[in-house]
Amino acid sequence: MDLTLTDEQAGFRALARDFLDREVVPHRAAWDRAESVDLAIIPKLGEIGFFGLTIPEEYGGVGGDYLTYVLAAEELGRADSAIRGIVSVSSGLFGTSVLRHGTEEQKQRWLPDIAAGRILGCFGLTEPGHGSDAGNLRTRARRDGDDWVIDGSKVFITNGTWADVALVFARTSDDGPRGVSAFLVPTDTPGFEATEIKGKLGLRGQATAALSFDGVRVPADALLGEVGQGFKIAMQTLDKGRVTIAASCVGIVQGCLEETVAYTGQREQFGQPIASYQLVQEMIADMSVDADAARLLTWRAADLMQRGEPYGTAASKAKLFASEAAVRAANLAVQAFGGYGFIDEYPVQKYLRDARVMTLYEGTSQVQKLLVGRAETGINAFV
Ligand code: COS
Repeated sequence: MDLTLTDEQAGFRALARDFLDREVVPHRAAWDRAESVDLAIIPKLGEIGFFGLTIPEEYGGVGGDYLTYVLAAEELGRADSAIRGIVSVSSGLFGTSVLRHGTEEQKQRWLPDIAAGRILGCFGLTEPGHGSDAGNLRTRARRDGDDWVIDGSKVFITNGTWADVALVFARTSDDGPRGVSAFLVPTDTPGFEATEIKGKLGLRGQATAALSFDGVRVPADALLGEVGQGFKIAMQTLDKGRVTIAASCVGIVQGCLEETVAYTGQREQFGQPIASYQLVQEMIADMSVDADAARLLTWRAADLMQRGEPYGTAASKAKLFASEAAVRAANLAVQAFGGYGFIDEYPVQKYLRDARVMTLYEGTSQVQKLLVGRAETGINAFV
């Protein structure tokens, strides 16, 4: 694998950083306090191309390669993980599922608006009683004439109250993971309700919602893929999502490193900048090594994905390592900032709060370890 970025990749990364430093970084603390980003940022992100990076040009996207996508996710994670989540759930989890499994009509209907940031999508998999054990979800879809009627509930759904369309995973037969199907549900369909979950530790700028479905009726062409294929669609999409989370965690580590180097270089104690003390340099060195190691694991997974090779285990390793590294780095950054690290005038406490969910969602660290363990041993610890 060649680690040299092409001119296009380096150019997009520079464009992304410049845009985010101007349009997001100055506002992130206020958005975090307000528990909502200013939604006027969404079409601006669309114009730059963030929502269309892995959507082909024929569906209104930019059609970039996966490494460019992970570079964008890293820059978004460095700037504001709440914004990163809005983008990657809409274009990544929702958009990728439609791109890979949709009919031509479904792609034409949804992807151009998703790629432009004109509408948002969400991904309805997790339920109040089924998080890691996604294959046993309980939301039901039953056939009624030509329609499907959905009843049930979802929780922790990013973009839930803002989305125009939800990808909803529902049980169409009692056959474990093989009995799950996927449906594209416009959120203005009668019986669909989204309720925002307030008071989150991190990612406060993005809307996270509980969804409920009370006799939500959708036509036959709302089915994505085949009946019974829903769990595989979810798992395939999450493989890519885990690479995106890993990339955004690289951005958190990188952001913590940059902030810590800058702060400790000018903060003096005992007559010297604290960056001159060995114990502070140890913190900086640990963050720097974690940033490189997490980035290399992430790029390796993206490279496998780009070449069409199996990459699920590489995605799990990248997500596991990078998310744990993000928590470590943010914790160290708060320590290096001392009392100033504890208040929201400085960005490092937000990095810590945002990093904390990264080891939980899109598959906990424990799930990733068991996936890696299963790949190494051939023994399934989930049964
Ligand atoms: N890609 C394609 N197919 C996959 C797949 C993948 N990554 N992972 C599993 N499948 C398929 C399997 O091949 C199997 O197919 P068959 O029925 O044809 O044999 C089917 O799906 C069931 O697979 P498996 O037996 O592995 O299902 P499990 O219920 O054991 O899955 C884990 C267990 C824990 C791995 C899975 O439920 C998981 O990843 N949970 C975490 C969910 C998650 O990330 N939630 C966060 C949601 S977004 S915030």
